[in-house]
Amino acid sequence: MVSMAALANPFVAILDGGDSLGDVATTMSVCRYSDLAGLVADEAALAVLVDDGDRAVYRVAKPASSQFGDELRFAVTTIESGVIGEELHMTKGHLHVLPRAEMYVGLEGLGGVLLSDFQRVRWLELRPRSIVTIPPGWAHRAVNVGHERLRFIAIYPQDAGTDYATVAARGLGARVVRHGDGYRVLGGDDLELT
Ligand code: S6P
Ligand code: ZN
Repeated sequence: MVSMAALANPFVAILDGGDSLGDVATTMSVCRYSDLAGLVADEAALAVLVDDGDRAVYRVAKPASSQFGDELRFAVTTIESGVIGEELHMTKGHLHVLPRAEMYVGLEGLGGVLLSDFQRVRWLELRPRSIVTIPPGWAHRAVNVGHERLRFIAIYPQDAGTDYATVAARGLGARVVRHGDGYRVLGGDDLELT
Protein backbone atom coordinates (compact mmCIF):
# COMPACT_ATOMS: atom_id res chain seq x y z
CA MET A 1 0.00 0.00 0.00
CA VAL A 2 1.21 3.53 -0.79
CA SER A 3 1.98 5.45 2.41
CA MET A 4 -0.16 8.52 3.13
CA ALA A 5 2.89 10.77 2.88
CA ALA A 6 3.37 9.74 -0.79
CA LEU A 7 -0.11 10.73 -1.93
CA ALA A 8 -0.66 13.97 -3.81
CA ASN A 9 -3.62 16.15 -2.90
CA PRO A 10 -6.70 16.13 -5.13
CA PHE A 11 -7.88 19.55 -6.25
CA VAL A 12 -10.29 21.24 -8.62
CA ALA A 13 -9.36 24.03 -11.01
CA ILE A 14 -12.03 26.33 -12.40
CA LEU A 15 -11.46 27.95 -15.78
CA ASP A 16 -12.77 31.51 -15.77
CA GLY A 17 -12.30 32.20 -19.49
CA GLY A 18 -9.12 34.11 -18.73
CA ASP A 19 -5.77 32.74 -17.61
CA SER A 20 -6.77 31.95 -14.06
CA LEU A 21 -7.22 28.39 -12.81
CA GLY A 22 -9.33 29.53 -9.89
CA ASP A 23 -7.62 29.15 -6.52
CA VAL A 24 -4.93 26.82 -7.88
CA ALA A 25 -1.37 28.19 -7.78
CA THR A 26 -0.47 28.69 -11.43
CA THR A 27 2.72 29.01 -13.45
CA MET A 28 2.48 30.91 -16.71
CA SER A 29 4.87 30.71 -19.61
CA VAL A 30 4.82 32.98 -22.65
CA CYS A 31 6.13 32.21 -26.14
CA ARG A 32 6.97 35.33 -28.17
CA TYR A 33 7.82 35.66 -31.86
CA SER A 34 11.52 35.55 -30.99
CA ASP A 35 11.04 32.12 -29.39
CA LEU A 36 9.89 30.73 -32.76
CA ALA A 37 13.20 31.50 -34.51
CA GLY A 38 14.35 28.49 -36.52
CA LEU A 39 10.87 26.96 -36.60
CA VAL A 40 9.01 29.05 -39.18
CA ALA A 41 9.13 28.99 -42.97
CA ASP A 42 9.60 32.75 -43.34
CA GLU A 43 12.38 33.86 -40.99
CA ALA A 44 12.46 37.35 -42.58
CA ALA A 45 8.79 37.92 -41.74
CA LEU A 46 9.49 36.68 -38.22
CA ALA A 47 12.39 39.13 -37.82
CA VAL A 48 10.06 42.03 -38.70
CA LEU A 49 7.56 40.90 -36.04
CA VAL A 50 10.36 40.52 -33.48
CA ASP A 51 11.54 44.08 -34.22
CA ASP A 52 7.97 45.35 -34.06
CA GLY A 53 7.45 44.69 -30.34
CA ASP A 54 8.02 40.93 -30.21
CA ARG A 55 4.45 40.22 -29.09
CA ALA A 56 3.34 37.03 -27.38
CA VAL A 57 2.11 34.33 -29.79
CA TYR A 58 0.84 32.00 -27.09
CA ARG A 59 0.87 31.41 -23.38
CA VAL A 60 0.50 28.31 -21.25
CA ALA A 61 -1.01 28.26 -17.76
CA LYS A 62 -0.56 25.20 -15.57
CA PRO A 63 -0.82 24.28 -11.93
CA ALA A 64 2.49 24.69 -10.12
CA SER A 65 4.59 21.55 -10.42
CA SER A 66 3.96 18.45 -8.43
CA GLN A 67 6.62 16.01 -7.27
CA PHE A 68 4.75 12.84 -8.15
CA GLY A 69 5.78 11.21 -11.42
CA ASP A 70 2.68 9.08 -11.86
CA GLU A 71 0.15 11.92 -11.83
CA LEU A 72 -1.75 13.39 -14.74
CA ARG A 73 -1.07 17.05 -15.36
CA PHE A 74 -2.95 19.62 -17.40
CA ALA A 75 -2.11 22.89 -19.08
CA VAL A 76 -4.27 25.54 -20.74
CA THR A 77 -2.74 26.98 -23.92
CA THR A 78 -4.00 30.20 -25.53
CA ILE A 79 -2.73 30.97 -29.05
CA GLU A 80 -3.49 34.44 -30.39
CA SER A 81 -4.75 34.70 -33.97
CA GLY A 82 -2.23 35.82 -36.59
CA VAL A 83 0.34 34.89 -39.21
CA ILE A 84 4.09 34.93 -39.63
CA GLY A 85 4.36 35.59 -43.35
CA GLU A 86 1.72 33.12 -44.57
CA GLU A 87 2.13 30.65 -41.72
CA LEU A 88 -0.51 30.63 -39.02
CA HIS A 89 0.36 31.16 -35.36
CA MET A 90 1.46 27.89 -33.81
CA THR A 91 3.20 26.35 -30.85
CA LYS A 92 6.85 25.39 -31.04
CA GLY A 93 5.89 21.72 -31.10
CA HIS A 94 7.57 18.84 -29.34
CA LEU A 95 7.89 15.11 -28.95
CA HIS A 96 7.46 13.60 -25.51
CA VAL A 97 10.74 12.37 -24.06
CA LEU A 98 9.09 9.20 -22.76
CA PRO A 99 6.55 7.23 -24.83
CA ARG A 100 3.55 9.00 -23.29
CA ALA A 101 0.14 9.84 -24.75
CA GLU A 102 -1.70 13.14 -24.40
CA MET A 103 -5.15 14.58 -25.10
CA TYR A 104 -6.08 18.07 -26.24
CA VAL A 105 -9.60 19.27 -25.46
CA GLY A 106 -10.83 22.31 -27.39
CA LEU A 107 -12.27 25.21 -25.38
CA GLU A 108 -12.45 28.22 -27.70
CA GLY A 109 -11.65 29.12 -31.28
CA LEU A 110 -10.78 27.06 -34.33
CA GLY A 111 -7.48 25.28 -34.69
CA GLY A 112 -5.84 21.99 -35.27
CA VAL A 113 -3.02 19.74 -34.29
CA LEU A 114 -0.27 18.76 -36.67
CA LEU A 115 1.14 15.36 -35.71
CA SER A 116 4.14 13.52 -37.12
CA ASP A 117 5.78 10.21 -36.34
CA PHE A 118 8.43 11.23 -38.92
CA GLN A 119 6.93 8.80 -41.47
CA ARG A 120 3.41 10.12 -41.58
CA VAL A 121 1.77 13.47 -40.91
CA ARG A 122 -1.72 13.96 -39.53
CA TRP A 123 -3.84 17.09 -39.26
CA LEU A 124 -6.69 16.91 -36.74
CA GLU A 125 -9.04 19.85 -36.28
CA LEU A 126 -9.47 21.22 -32.78
CA ARG A 127 -12.72 23.03 -32.00
CA PRO A 128 -14.65 23.63 -28.80
CA ARG A 129 -15.57 20.22 -27.33
CA SER A 130 -13.32 18.21 -29.66
CA ILE A 131 -10.87 15.80 -28.09
CA VAL A 132 -7.68 15.17 -30.04
CA THR A 133 -5.71 12.11 -28.99
CA ILE A 134 -1.95 12.13 -29.37
CA PRO A 135 -0.53 8.60 -29.12
CA PRO A 136 3.00 8.02 -27.80
CA GLY A 137 5.72 8.66 -30.39
CA TRP A 138 3.88 11.39 -32.31
CA ALA A 139 5.40 14.87 -32.27
CA HIS A 140 2.69 17.54 -32.02
CA ARG A 141 2.10 21.23 -32.67
CA ALA A 142 -1.14 23.19 -32.22
CA VAL A 143 -2.08 25.84 -34.79
CA ASN A 144 -4.66 28.62 -34.60
CA VAL A 145 -6.43 28.67 -37.99
CA GLY A 146 -9.26 30.97 -36.88
CA HIS A 147 -9.65 34.71 -36.49
CA GLU A 148 -10.07 34.64 -32.72
CA ARG A 149 -7.84 33.19 -30.06
CA LEU A 150 -7.56 29.40 -29.79
CA ARG A 151 -7.71 27.90 -26.32
CA PHE A 152 -7.40 24.25 -25.35
CA ILE A 153 -6.54 22.02 -22.42
CA ALA A 154 -3.73 19.48 -22.70
CA ILE A 155 -3.82 16.48 -20.36
CA TYR A 156 -0.70 14.37 -20.07
CA PRO A 157 1.30 12.24 -17.63
CA GLN A 158 3.56 14.31 -15.44
CA ASP A 159 6.68 12.49 -16.57
CA ALA A 160 6.05 12.85 -20.35
CA GLY A 161 8.75 15.50 -20.82
CA THR A 162 9.20 17.82 -23.82
CA ASP A 163 11.83 17.28 -26.51
CA TYR A 164 11.90 20.46 -28.64
CA ALA A 165 15.20 19.73 -30.35
CA THR A 166 13.90 16.89 -32.53
CA VAL A 167 11.06 19.01 -33.94
CA ALA A 168 13.42 21.97 -34.44
CA ALA A 169 15.85 19.75 -36.35
CA ARG A 170 13.43 17.63 -38.39
CA GLY A 171 10.30 19.75 -38.62
CA LEU A 172 6.84 18.22 -38.69
CA GLY A 173 6.65 17.57 -42.43
CA ALA A 174 3.83 20.05 -43.04
CA ARG A 175 2.96 23.69 -42.47
CA VAL A 176 -0.39 25.40 -42.03
CA VAL A 177 -0.94 28.62 -43.95
CA ARG A 178 -3.70 31.18 -44.42
CA HIS A 179 -5.74 30.55 -47.58
CA GLY A 180 -8.39 33.16 -48.31
CA ASP A 181 -10.53 33.33 -45.22
CA GLY A 182 -9.59 29.77 -44.22
CA TYR A 183 -6.42 27.75 -44.21
CA ARG A 184 -4.47 25.11 -46.06
CA VAL A 185 -2.13 22.37 -44.85
CA LEU A 186 0.95 22.12 -47.05
CA GLY A 187 2.57 18.69 -46.78
CA GLY A 188 6.08 17.61 -47.67
CA ASP A 189 6.50 15.51 -50.83
CA ASP A 190 8.00 12.52 -49.06
CA LEU A 191 5.38 12.28 -46.36
CA GLU A 192 1.90 10.84 -46.39
CA LEU A 193 -0.51 13.58 -45.31
CA THR A 194 -3.84 12.16 -44.23
C1 S6P B 1 2.52 19.42 -23.16
C2 S6P B 1 1.38 19.86 -24.03
C3 S6P B 1 1.06 21.37 -24.05
C4 S6P B 1 2.15 22.24 -24.72
C5 S6P B 1 1.67 23.67 -24.99
C6 S6P B 1 2.74 24.54 -25.66
O1 S6P B 1 2.77 18.05 -23.34
O2 S6P B 1 1.54 19.36 -25.34
O3 S6P B 1 0.81 21.84 -22.77
O4 S6P B 1 3.32 22.27 -23.93
O5 S6P B 1 0.54 23.63 -25.81
O6 S6P B 1 3.32 23.90 -26.75
P1 S6P B 1 4.90 23.69 -26.81
O7 S6P B 1 5.16 22.92 -28.04
O8 S6P B 1 5.53 25.05 -26.79
O9 S6P B 1 5.27 22.93 -25.56
ZN1 ZN C 1 2.83 17.30 -25.47
